Amino acid sequence: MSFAPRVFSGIQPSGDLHLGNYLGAIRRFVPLQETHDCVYCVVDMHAITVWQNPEDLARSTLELTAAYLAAGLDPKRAIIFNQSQVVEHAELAWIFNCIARMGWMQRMTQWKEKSGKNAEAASLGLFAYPSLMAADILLYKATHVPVGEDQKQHLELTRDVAQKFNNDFSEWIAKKGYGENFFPITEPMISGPAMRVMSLKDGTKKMSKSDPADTSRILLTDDADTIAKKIRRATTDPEPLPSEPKGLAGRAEAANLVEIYAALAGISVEDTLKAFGGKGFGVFKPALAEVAVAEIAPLAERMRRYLDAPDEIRAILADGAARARVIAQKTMREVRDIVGFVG
Ligand code: AQP
Repeated sequence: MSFAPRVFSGIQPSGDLHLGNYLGAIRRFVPLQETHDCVYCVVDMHAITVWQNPEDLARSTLELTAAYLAAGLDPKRAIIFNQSQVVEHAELAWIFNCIARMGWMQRMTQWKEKSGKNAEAASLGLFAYPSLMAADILLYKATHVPVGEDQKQHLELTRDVAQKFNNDFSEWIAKKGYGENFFPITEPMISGPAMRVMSLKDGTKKMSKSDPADTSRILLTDDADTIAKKIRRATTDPEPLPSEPKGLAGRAEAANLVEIYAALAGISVEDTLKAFGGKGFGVFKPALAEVAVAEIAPLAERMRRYLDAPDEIRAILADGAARARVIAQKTMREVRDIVGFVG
């Protein structure tokens, strides 16, 4: 069975958005509106897998939606909504909890990192997070998911869940006339520079909302001075930049800044090094700050304007949820029928 191309992606409203979220995800969502049917979600149910202060969660939900709009997502073309308004996400996630295996979840790097040394005290929701993510994607039978490199493993699990559902219920899927495969085997879209933006303080750690060090990340709401200051203070080594990518081997912090520059300037890493090879960070960092400010300052200004009208943001989310529900309810009617739920 062939599936109509559809893009789904989501971001957690779990804190202030940073350059990694922007380059790895949000910015890449925009051009896909031209070529695909797009569904973009604010995944608030994922956010509560770790404790969220309720006021902060509500504020972050509006801010993330404002970032989507400020980056250029068009709520008339793409479906933009927050996950908790479409209850079918939770319902399909439960069915997937019964499809996925404990061993699959235990192998997830994000589970290991976030549960840390005290896994016993982590929430059950955090453990089952990838199952809810599979439900988010497959509820819309999405064929493509643009995400950063860190989500690759979860995407593979989504493919495993779809495959196992299709196999476990193959007889009923065929008998009830739903074709050969009910769920698509979704393709990740992970390519280009800065698919894994690293911390400005430690080139071995990814830039993350939950890093306790503010100076480790550039926020989408940072002003020009703050951006320049964070880049100036970014950890680097004393060597000048090499003229070719192979010279970045073993220089994680330098490689990270070069990738960020390339992504922001819209050129390759090779061309970035052709321009800056042999130059020190005293020259490179101000140039990086300039491209970062040029991209982020206008975005932050547009975000502020959207946030001045929170009721409009709420209306956009409500409209998106109504449109998402139409697709989600159809999928769930069929899933219930396949699984054998009466009603
Ligand atoms: N450092 C990163 N580089 C590139 N892409 C990134 N993404 C996140 N960090 C980077 C991408 O942003 C999207 C949304 O991520 P998320 O909010 O669902 O959760 P996350 O990946 O766990 O992001 P954070 O910022 O690190 O949050 P916390 O600290 O709460 O875990 C995804 O497409 C992700 O790949």
